[in-house]
Amino acid sequence: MRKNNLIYQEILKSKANNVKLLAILLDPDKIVWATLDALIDKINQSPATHIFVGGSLVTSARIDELIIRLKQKISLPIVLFPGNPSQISQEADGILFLSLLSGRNPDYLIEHQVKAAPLLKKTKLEIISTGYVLIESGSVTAVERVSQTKPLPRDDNDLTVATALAGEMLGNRLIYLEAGSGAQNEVPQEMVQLVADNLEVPLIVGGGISSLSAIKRMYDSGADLVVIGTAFERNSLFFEQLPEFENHKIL
Ligand code: 1GP
Repeated sequence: MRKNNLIYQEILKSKANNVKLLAILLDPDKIVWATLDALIDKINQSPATHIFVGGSLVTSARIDELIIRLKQKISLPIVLFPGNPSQISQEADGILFLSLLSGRNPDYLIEHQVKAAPLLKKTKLEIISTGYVLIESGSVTAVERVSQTKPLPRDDNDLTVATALAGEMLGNRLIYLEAGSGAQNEVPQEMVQLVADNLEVPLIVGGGISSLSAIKRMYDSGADLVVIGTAFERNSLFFEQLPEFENHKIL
């Protein structure tokens, strides 16, 4: 029996109570296995509420192993954030079932999803349909390269709002505004605000967010969940250096 929408229900509840959420994104290719236990300790000391696992182009065959190791010591929900169907692991709790709505490459709009559906049907993963919207961020990001799609212009709020709304109307239960991993510039604050104001479903924002003030800007603009990948990957002390995160005050 598939898990009962627990992850999504918690996200909805948090949104309703204005409790902000934070996901740490782990790319299996970038894990330093010798220091994984120390990384897990840092995650447990951080204000993270979710772990996302995935990347545009994961070549590591060790996704299962990574999630098993994480689950031994971390009680947060582990959600796949896959770049393609090869990144499905039934060890996780859920999966963002993504459709790259900003692009016009059918592989990332529906083809990968058709391939993944029968595999997912055999798992107990909680499947959370997510409209994924890539925004220009100053340079070409891995998502753009791998998906061979163009991001939406960072000054076109109308197009971004229309894309996010279409995603919601198509039945996506989350919208993810993405600048791309390691992005030079995060998604503009005004754009986050306009999208958040127009959506009913929860809004995830990620890409290039690397400071406490940037995280706060996103929350203040209406992001329900912020994703931190590169900043924590580059510096496992990232959250400790942000004093206001102590005791999870931001949440
Ligand atoms: C990438 O939104 C995530 O898909 C996180 O981005 O690595 O820049 O934090 P960063």
